[in-house]
Parts: sequence; structure tokens; C-alpha cells
Amino acid sequence: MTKAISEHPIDLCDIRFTAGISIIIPTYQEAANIPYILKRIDTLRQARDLTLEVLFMDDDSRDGSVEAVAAAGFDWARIIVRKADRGLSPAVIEGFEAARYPVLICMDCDLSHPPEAIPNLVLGLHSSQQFVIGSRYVPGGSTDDDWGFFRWFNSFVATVLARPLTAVRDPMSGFFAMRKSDFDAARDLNPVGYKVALELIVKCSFENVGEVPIHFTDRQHGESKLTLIEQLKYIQHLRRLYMHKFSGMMYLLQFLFVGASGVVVNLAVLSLLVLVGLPEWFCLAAGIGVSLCTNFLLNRRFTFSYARREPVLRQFLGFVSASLLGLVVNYAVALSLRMNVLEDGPFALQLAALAGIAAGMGFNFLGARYLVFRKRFVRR
Ligand SMILES: Nc1nc2c(ncn2[C@@H]2O[C@H](COP(=O)(O)OP(=O)(O)OP(=O)(O)O)[C@@H](O)[C@H]2O)c(=O)[nH]1
Ligand SMILES: [Mg+2]
Repeated sequence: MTKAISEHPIDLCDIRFTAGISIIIPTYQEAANIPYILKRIDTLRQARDLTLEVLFMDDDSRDGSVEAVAAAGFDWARIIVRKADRGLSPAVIEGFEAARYPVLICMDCDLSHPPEAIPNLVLGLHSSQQFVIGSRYVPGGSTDDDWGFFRWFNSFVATVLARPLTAVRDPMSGFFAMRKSDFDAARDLNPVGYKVALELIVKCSFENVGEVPIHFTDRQHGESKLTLIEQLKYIQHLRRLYMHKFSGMMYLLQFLFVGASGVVVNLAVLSLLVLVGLPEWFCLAAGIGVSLCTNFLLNRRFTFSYARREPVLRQFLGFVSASLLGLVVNYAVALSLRMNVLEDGPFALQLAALAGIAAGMGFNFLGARYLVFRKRFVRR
């Protein structure tokens, strides 16, 4: 369930009574922005009489960021220079671990996220929301006008791909609030790339996620670090989150995906050998044999990747044996259809092979999932 605060007015308690707010800001070469963001946070702090700390989680930028924090002279702001496990998400996670107050805020350093919206995020937590996002895509939210088509499309596709994981409208946002106690209770966090909010929503199984409208301003100083590599990592991250949320279903889906690639391999090999003039019984068997090998390799690498450090030969023999029933079914169905039902006509042999594949697939999945790649085979 997600709610935009603007759509659901809440009982406005004064956030001064929040015991304290830890604002975590991941940074890489943001020296030029640090004085501005600290000034705006300080103005907010004084206006609302807030207890807060700011933690810059810096990946050893060496661009004067450390000096910029020191020069600002705020005893509530510090910078932690990280030298290992670099990356935006690990930096945020480490910052959350180091935070000392019960409310956590994450935001970018480039002033894209308005610090003035922090009270609204905190109020969301007060109104029993578990996670509150500063959102561009709820009523009242916006972005600067000069977002070109590519940037907009990019953000749109990324959001749509995350849709089965959460109904939140802006899960890509790097501006959000949550309780430290919820973070401390989170298990199995493993974010890659940029989408730390999505990781937390899925892994913490948050149901009650709020969205506060913000205006997202384009950065004025410094450069974007959102590279193509980071965007590709998002696909890897999504796959992990899908596995986490829909594990049983995802095994089957990926198995079917691999199976579909096996169909192509099977038909290609079979058709090639028919062209060469080899006997049909051999072509059918060779198509099955080659696709069996490619299916095994792909399932080992992707579908059941948790078991991919097991000895490959033993696993392959297991895969072949466990698939034997499926193979026999496949071959028997294909051959008998070819001899009794699909005797003539274009692609009769290929159609018979397809029916055999479908019948054998069910047996193969059960064998692979529960015998060959079953979890207790995996060494810890
Ligand atoms: N610690 C750390 N921070 C990072 C890293 N990459 C980016 N950041 C910070 O994460 C925040 C978001 O990065 P941006 O480069 O602004 O990415 P973006 O907001 O998606 O892209 P733009 O809209 O082009 O600014 C900024 O505060 C960056 O300094 C990193 O590898 N390590
Ligand atoms: Mg940015």
C-alpha cells in the first residue's frame, strides 16, 4: 500500500519531538556542493529547532570534501572517508549503520533533493508509514523542465521494471526516510548500484510506504556519476530482487526461459542435420542432446546459480540422469507423434519435436529443481 502524504492529510505533530535525525549523504567528488547543502540544512535546523547529524559517506574523493566539511564548522556534520567496498549503496548502508539517531534520511549531495522536504518525510514516519520517499511522480512532485526525452524514458523504463516489486511511484528516488530500528532489523541487504531505496523496500517487506512530493532540481555543481555501467548493474539488482520476492516462481520462469533457448538450439541442430541428409531418428536425438548441454550450462549459470560452485561433471551427470525420464518422454512423444499423427505436411517433424519438448519439460524442471540443483547440495 502506498500513499502520497499530499493526498492523505495527517495529524501534524511537531517534528521537534523526534529524538533526532541522522541525514546520510553519499558523496563522490561533491566538494563544490557540500557548503551549499550544509547551509540549507542549517537554515532548516534553526527554523525547526531540530536535533540532527549529517554524515557524508565519501568514497575517498580527495577533492577537498574533507576540508569543505571542516570549513563549514558545524559540530553536527562529519565526513567518513571510505576506502573499501566503494559504491553509492554500500556507502549509504554503512552510513545507516553509523547513524546515532532513530530517524534516518538518505539524500544526494547535489541539491537535487530539497532539504526543506525533510520535515514532511519525518512526519510520514510519525503517521505510521514505515518508509517515506521524496517523490517526483506523485501529485505536486516535479522535475526541472529540461529533462530530455532520453532521460525521462530511462527513468520511466527503470520504474516500470520495478513495478512488480513495489507499487511506489518513484522507487528510483535516492531521497527517503526510515526508522533506524527497521534498518537494524533488516537482513540480507545486498544492494548493487544506485537503487538503495528499492532494495530496502523489498528486503524489509515494507507495506506502508509513503510518498511526499518534491521538486527535483538538476545539479548545478559537479558531475553526475550515473554511468552506463551503473545502469547495467540495475538489471542485475532487479534480478536479485525478483529472486528474493518471487523465488519459487522465478526458478520456474528462468527455467522456462532457458528451456525456450533450448528449443531454438534443438530445432536449429535438427534442421541443420536434416539438411546434411542424416536419418531423422538421429537428427531428433542430436537436437535433444545438444540442447540438453546448453540447457544444463545456462541453468547452472543463471536459474540455479546458488549451486554453480558444485563440481560441474557430477552435476552434469546428475542433470542427465534426473532429466532421463523427461528425455524419454520427450523422445517417445516426438517419435510416436511423427509416426502416428504428424505423418506428412510441412514441418511435421519439427512439430512432433515441439510436442515432445513440452511434455519432457515438466519432468525436467522437477528433476533439476528438486534433485540436481537442490539447495542442500550447496556447500556453505
Ligand atoms: N560514496 C559514494 N557516493 C556516490 C557514488 N556515486 C555517486 N555518489 C553520490 O550519490 C549521489 C547521487 O549521485 P549522482 O551522480 O548525483 O547521480 P544521479 O542523481 O542519479 O544523477 P544526476 O541526476 O545526473 O545527478 C551524489 O551525492 C553522489 O556524490 C559512489 O560511488 N560512492
Ligand atoms: Mg544527482
